[in-house]
Amino acid sequence: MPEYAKMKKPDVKLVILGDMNVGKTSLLHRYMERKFKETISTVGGAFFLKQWGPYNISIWDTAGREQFHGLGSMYCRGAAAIILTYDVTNWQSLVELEDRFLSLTDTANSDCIFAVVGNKADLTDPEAGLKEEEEEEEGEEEGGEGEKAERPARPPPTPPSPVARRKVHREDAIALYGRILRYKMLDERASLPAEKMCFETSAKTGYNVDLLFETLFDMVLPSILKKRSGNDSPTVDLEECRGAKRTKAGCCS
Ligand SMILES: Nc1nc2c(ncn2[C@@H]2O[C@H](COP(=O)(O)OP(=O)(O)OP(=O)(O)O)[C@@H](O)[C@H]2O)c(=O)[nH]1
Ligand SMILES: [Mg+2]
Repeated sequence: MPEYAKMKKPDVKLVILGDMNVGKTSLLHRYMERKFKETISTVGGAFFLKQWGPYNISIWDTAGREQFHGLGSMYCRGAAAIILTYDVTNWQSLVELEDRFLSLTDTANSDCIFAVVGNKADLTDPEAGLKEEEEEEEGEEEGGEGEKAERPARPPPTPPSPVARRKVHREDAIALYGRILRYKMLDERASLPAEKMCFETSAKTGYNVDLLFETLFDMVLPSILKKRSGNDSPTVDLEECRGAKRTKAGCCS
């Protein structure tokens, strides 16, 4: 069978936006490949496919560099969820979300879900700095060959730099979320609450990364069912939603 014929058709689209260097690609690598690795600045965009129960979710990584700005609204077309990403140590990266990226989301679905995500929390928050490094170490030990057992124990991870490096506080992100809802002319009381939709993550340690993606996957299921039923009725089969099984399976970029 030719390669293209094996491609699964995505049921729904999720897009990651944000300034260059905030860690969009790293977040996706962390989630899809379970590791933090060197990245190069994204050119254009890249597409990953995630199987979530019986559904296929396409996740689009976009380039934050100004020169690719024009492509942003094309990537957002028909999106059911958009992750607006900033760097907690860089105030300007939050400002850019409102000034440069929010208008790109005009092409998304009218019921698009927004998450505001502060990445690089390992640099500011001791808990985020340690979390999954420990798990990785355990993983290495489990899969290890005999000689690995003789390695001297690694020194404990270096504590993160002082919290003073933090330039964006959670309240700033929550305030931005409120302004996004107003921009979209959505009623704050009828929308998903800011506390639930503002995350702090670390692609480096994995802190809150699964939580971010999997919360959004669950939230877009009604959108898939609506699309499949081919009408715009907000009625959703909750039984079908609940039946969705979580898989960690693959990507195609
Ligand atoms: N400490 C820390 N560094 C990170 C984290 N995420 C990404 N980085 C680093 O930040 C730099 C940029 O990461 P990318 O994932 O390439 O950023 P991007 O948003 O995709 O950038 P563009 O593709 O240019 O838009 C790299 O040096 C990463 O190693 C994180 O959670 N913590
Ligand atoms: Mg990138």
